Amino acid sequence: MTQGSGGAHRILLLLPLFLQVLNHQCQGSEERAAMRIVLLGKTGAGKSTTGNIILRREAFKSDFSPVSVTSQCEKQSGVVAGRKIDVIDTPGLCDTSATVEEVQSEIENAVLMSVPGPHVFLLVIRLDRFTEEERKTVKSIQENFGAEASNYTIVVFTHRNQLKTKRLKDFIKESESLQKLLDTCGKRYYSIDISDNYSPVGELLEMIEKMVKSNGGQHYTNQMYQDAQRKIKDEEEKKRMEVDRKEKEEKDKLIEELLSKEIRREEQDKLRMERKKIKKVRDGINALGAALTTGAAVVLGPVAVIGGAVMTKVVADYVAPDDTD
Ligand SMILES: Nc1nc2c(ncn2[C@@H]2O[C@H](COP(=O)(O)OP(=O)(O)OP(=O)(O)O)[C@@H](O)[C@H]2O)c(=O)[nH]1
Ligand SMILES: [Mg+2]
Repeated sequence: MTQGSGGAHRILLLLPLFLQVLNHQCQGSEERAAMRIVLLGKTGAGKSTTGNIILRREAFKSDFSPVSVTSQCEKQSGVVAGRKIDVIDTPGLCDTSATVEEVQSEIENAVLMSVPGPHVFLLVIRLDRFTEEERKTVKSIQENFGAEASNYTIVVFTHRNQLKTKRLKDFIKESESLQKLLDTCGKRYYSIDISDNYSPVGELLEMIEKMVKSNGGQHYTNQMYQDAQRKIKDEEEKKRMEVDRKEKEEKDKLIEELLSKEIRREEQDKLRMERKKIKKVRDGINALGAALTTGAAVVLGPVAVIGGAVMTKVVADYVAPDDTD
């Protein structure tokens, strides 16, 4: 996987123009054109083996290995049953060593190699447990090529001999996810085994021809790929905006909480101060009251005495006979 993401961007920029020119050149010659097959699937699923079975020769390197064997897209051609066939093998998704960007760049290479677009995607799945990882791989393929790609997809199950006496139909019936996947692909599926010794591929080619016919002879186009990629970017942008919005919402909430805490603290301080002031005034009043009560006795005492004496004198003067009379 040597293609860097910079190279991928350059390819992406030139791709529409390149495909337009090729599309134009290929118009009218579609009937004579080779059947373009792109192999997709998880690493180790048996993509290269499927390619070899179709081309009836060791066209692609295939190996029993703990690491990904095919690291770059590769195109091999041949004539099978009188029909020219181009097979594009791809590195597996969930590749053991490649980064998401590298795999993405290789997927773009696969589109480039199949110009003006593949007639069929063979989605290669190993007959085994259809686990979350398998589901994720399939989902990633579907997202990368868009919903329309399902009209151009046939599922190829490898390791058919694992079934032993079990019927493939019964195997599929056991997994709801598998059934759903096959429904999306118009219930088109085929099973192979390496021990088939490259023999029964005619049936698969017939299935492809039938599918191409039902698609009005059309192939998957670069426009569909570009639309799918735009959709992914839009989704990513939407997700990013949603994350930003949530982050901002949380930040705002935090600021609001801090602010209201601060305001509450200030209000409480103010209240405490007011209370202190009120207490001070009340204490002052109480002290004044007390002082007044004591002071009144002191002050009013002599006044009462004097007042009393004056009153006594006034009354005595009024009551007493006037000596002068
Ligand atoms: N018994 C059996 N073995 C198979 C079958 N298909 C593939 N294999 C084996 O599974 C291993 C992996 O197959 P490959 O064709 O290299 O798988 P791949 O999907 O191309 O793997 P990557 O290139 O790493 O993504 C090889 O050892 C194959 O011989 C099958 O139908 N039956
Ligand atoms: Mg391979």
